[in-house]
Amino acid sequence: MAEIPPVVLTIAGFDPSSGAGVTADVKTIAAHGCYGVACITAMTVQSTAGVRKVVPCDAGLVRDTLDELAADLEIAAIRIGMLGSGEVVGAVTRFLESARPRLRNIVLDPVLKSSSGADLLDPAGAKLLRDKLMPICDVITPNLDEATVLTGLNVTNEDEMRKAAVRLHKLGAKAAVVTGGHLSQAVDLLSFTGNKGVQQEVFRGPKLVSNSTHGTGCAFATAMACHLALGRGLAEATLLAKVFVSAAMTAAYPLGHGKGPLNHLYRLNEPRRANSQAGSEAGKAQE
Ligand code: PXL
Repeated sequence: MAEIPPVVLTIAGFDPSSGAGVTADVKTIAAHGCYGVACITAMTVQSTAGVRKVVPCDAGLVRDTLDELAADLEIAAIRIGMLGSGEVVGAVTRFLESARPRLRNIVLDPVLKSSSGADLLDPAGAKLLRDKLMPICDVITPNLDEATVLTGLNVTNEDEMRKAAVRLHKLGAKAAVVTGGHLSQAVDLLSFTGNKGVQQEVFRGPKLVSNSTHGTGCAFATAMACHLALGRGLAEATLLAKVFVSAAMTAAYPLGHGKGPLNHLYRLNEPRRANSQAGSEAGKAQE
C-alpha cells in the first residue's frame, strides 16, 4: 500500500483563475508530495487581469469546515492566506485556539491586498489578525507592504526589514519571513526568537523579471508549510520555498491578459531521472 503523505491544510480564498488561493495552493502542496485539503474563506471574481469582486464566506461555515477536517485528519501543517473579513479572522483564531495542542507548523500569510492592488481584508480585520491570530501562529510571511501595515514602520530595504521583524516579534510573532522579492536584489529575511534572543538570516537571490507573478506570496507560504510538514527546520524551509517559487516562475507560460500564474507543477514536465539503484535491481531480477 502507498505510504500516507503529510496532510497540509490551506485556509484561503477561491481565485477562479487558480493563480492564487486554494486551488493554486493544492497544486503547490501536490508538487511537494503532500496531500492538500482546503477551507475556503471567501469567493472572489478575478482573473489574471485583476480582482473584480470579493465576497467573504460565512464565518460559521469556515469554522464547521475546519472542525470537520481536524476531527478526521492528522494535519501536519497549515497555510493561512486571504481571510476576507474580521469575522473569518475571528473564526480561524478560535479554531486554532481550540485545536492548538494537536496542530503545528502554522504559517500565516497576512494577505491584505491582491498582487493587482485590490483590498482583500479591511483595516479592522488586519488589526485582529495582528493582535489575536499572529501570536498563535508559528511563522508569519509578510511582503514589504504587509510588513509596513502590520508594524507601522517603513519597510523598503534590508535594514528596515530587520527592524520590522523585531517589531513583529514584540507584537507576538514567534518567527517571521519578510519577503523582499520586489527589491532590486530579491532578499528574504528569516527572523526568529530563541534562547539566544532574536536571530536573523538573509537569503539572497537574483531578481526575476517576469509577467507570471500572480500568487507568488501564496506559493511561497504554502511551500514553506509543506517543508515544515516534511520535517524540515525554518531556515531550510525558507530556502527551499524560495527555490520553488523561482523555479515555478521561470517555468511559467504566458496565460491570460494580465499577470499570469506560476507553473506550480513544473516538475511534471521534467524528464524523469534514471533511478540507477532500481535499474540495477531490475537487471539482477532478470538475470
Ligand atoms: O494573492 C493573494 C490572494 C488573492 N486571491 C485569493 C487568495 C489570495 C491569497 O490567499 O486566496 C483568492
